[in-house]
Amino acid sequence: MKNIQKNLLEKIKLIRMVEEEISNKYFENKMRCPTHLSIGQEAISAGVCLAINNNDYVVSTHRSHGHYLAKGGNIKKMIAEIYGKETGCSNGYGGSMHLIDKNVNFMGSTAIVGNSIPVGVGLGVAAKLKKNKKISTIFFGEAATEQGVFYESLNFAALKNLPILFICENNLYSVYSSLNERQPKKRSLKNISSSMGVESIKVDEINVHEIYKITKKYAAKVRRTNKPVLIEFMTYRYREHCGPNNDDNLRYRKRSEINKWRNKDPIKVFEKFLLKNKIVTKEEILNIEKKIYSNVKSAFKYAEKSMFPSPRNAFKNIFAD
Ligand SMILES: Cc1ncc(C[n+]2csc(CCOP(=O)(O)OP(=O)(O)O)c2C)c(N)n1
Repeated sequence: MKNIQKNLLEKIKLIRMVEEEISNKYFENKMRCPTHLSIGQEAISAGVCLAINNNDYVVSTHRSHGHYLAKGGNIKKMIAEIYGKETGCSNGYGGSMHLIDKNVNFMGSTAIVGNSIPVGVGLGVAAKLKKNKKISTIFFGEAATEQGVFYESLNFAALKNLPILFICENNLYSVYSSLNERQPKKRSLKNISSSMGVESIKVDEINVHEIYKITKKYAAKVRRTNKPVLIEFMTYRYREHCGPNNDDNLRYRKRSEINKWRNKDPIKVFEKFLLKNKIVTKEEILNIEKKIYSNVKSAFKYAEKSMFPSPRNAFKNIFAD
């Protein structure tokens, strides 16, 4: 148990420290793709990805760094990708929103909201046909549940009894639009899912270990029954929708709301929990930070030193005219 908790702490810290460094260095103008930071949402990436198996599939969204790193993605390859270099996980062609790394069964992220949901469903079909006992985990934001493709995908997954874990990260906003500007008051994702026969739960939990335990339970159920489950996690992003800055000055989010979520920062909450229960010491936390810091620094050096892809290869891996 202790090891799991330490791994979870390392993962949430890794995601936070990598993204803070992206934010610090973004102004150098060497990372030229848009970046959507998941600072504030790390507990879901870590809790979910550590609860599933290494060979399970994951697909993700425009806000994908946390999912990629938590799934075991290589930090050097991710940073090189954001720098547009050939050593990146997508050979420098994709950038932050198009990470793919089949070595860790991270099967892709896309910029089009909702677009990776049917891809994840397809992976569920593949797992079922191959009887390989893998499950497909699909990350998406709550705005993707306003897209038609979400309903088609959920319906198909239910109809065909597919081993899929739908993970909705509800951070309350689609860019600047709050939930109450986009959805009727009584709309419930849980009810929508259950009306299609998909078991669903809503989780308002910030402790990454609890998120891990909940996911573990439902992932096992999906694997055992070959039926999809949907988990909606409530969360909050701290930075602007897209980019390295804070945008609290724009006032589309109430100060009281920001403070409420800042007070339950997943990293602070988990560190406090681990210290209180004597699972880690302050010194161990410092050592974890030192190790991550050095890995982050060398990933950025690696990315900066790497070459841009050759224009000669620009038309490789293109499947449509
Ligand atoms: C089909 C489509 N519509 C609109 C956009 C523009 N867009 C990019 S991200 C985003 C918000 C998505 O919100 P959500 O899915 O909740 O994820 P979050 O950004 O909150 O993590 C929008 C509207 C897009 N990329 N694709």
